[in-house]
Amino acid sequence: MTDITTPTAAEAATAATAAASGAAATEKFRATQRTAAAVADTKNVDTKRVDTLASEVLAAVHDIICRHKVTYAEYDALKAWLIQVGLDGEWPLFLDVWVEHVVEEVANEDRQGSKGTIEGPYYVPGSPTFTAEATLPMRDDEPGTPLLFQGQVAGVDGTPLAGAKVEMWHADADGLYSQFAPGLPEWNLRGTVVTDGDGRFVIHTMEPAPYQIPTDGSCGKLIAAAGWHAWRPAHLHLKVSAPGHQLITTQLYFRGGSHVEDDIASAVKPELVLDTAPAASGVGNEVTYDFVLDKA
Ligand code: MBD
Ligand code: FE
Repeated sequence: MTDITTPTAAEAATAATAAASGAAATEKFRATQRTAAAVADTKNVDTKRVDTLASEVLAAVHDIICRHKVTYAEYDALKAWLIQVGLDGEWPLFLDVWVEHVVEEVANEDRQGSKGTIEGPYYVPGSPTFTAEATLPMRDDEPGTPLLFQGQVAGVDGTPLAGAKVEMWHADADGLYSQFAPGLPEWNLRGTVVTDGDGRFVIHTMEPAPYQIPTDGSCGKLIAAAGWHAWRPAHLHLKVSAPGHQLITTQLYFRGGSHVEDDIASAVKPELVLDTAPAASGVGNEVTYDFVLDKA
């Protein structure tokens, strides 16, 4: 059955709309869930846990309705909006922008190593892999300021981790992610670099632009209706992992960049803000950032 209001991931490659990037993000998430066989198993569900969480979410909603005397017009607006979030495929975007940061904080509260932050909706596993020093896949005329990003991966005891994986993905200088916006090569600005014998890596890329939540979808409608801004600061996404260690999902930001102080996704932490400097090569900027991984 075809539903004209929900573009497929393939259609998403041809139109720069909220529904198109939403459909791609939704399809990517569902594919990941199938691969990991991580879809909720309704036979082995922890009834008590679901009862507790669902009851408390509903109680919080009831409390808000009572305290603010929510009207039938508002209730119907909510119903229409929730339906449209699904049709737009924007549940991944909505949840990752306004909920994930708290889940991440709880999940990683006991870590000794580098700070993590949210993954967001635009990670794709399986990016091209390189060793030690690499330029991320990009167009011949990739716009933007070149960035040399280098560092070392170590354990909490300081042991350098050879063969660690540093996976990076980020938006281009127009704020667009490959595989979620039309016209970009499949792996544009996405790559995995394996550290050398000293745990070191060097990545050449282009500085990303700030990211604006699509204004034409349900999340954009909420933002406009609430009088919020729609921006995330420019950021690099990373997953860093090594055998015997806990994978860390994180993001890095650029000091002084717009919206570093008021990220709509609440995902900035002081430890995640880079101080880049003009590159010694004379071309673009450079920065060194080391990662520390907890034992598994
Ligand atoms: C992004 O690029 C992002 O990283 C998050 C968390 C949400 C929306 C867009
Ligand atoms: Fe992002």
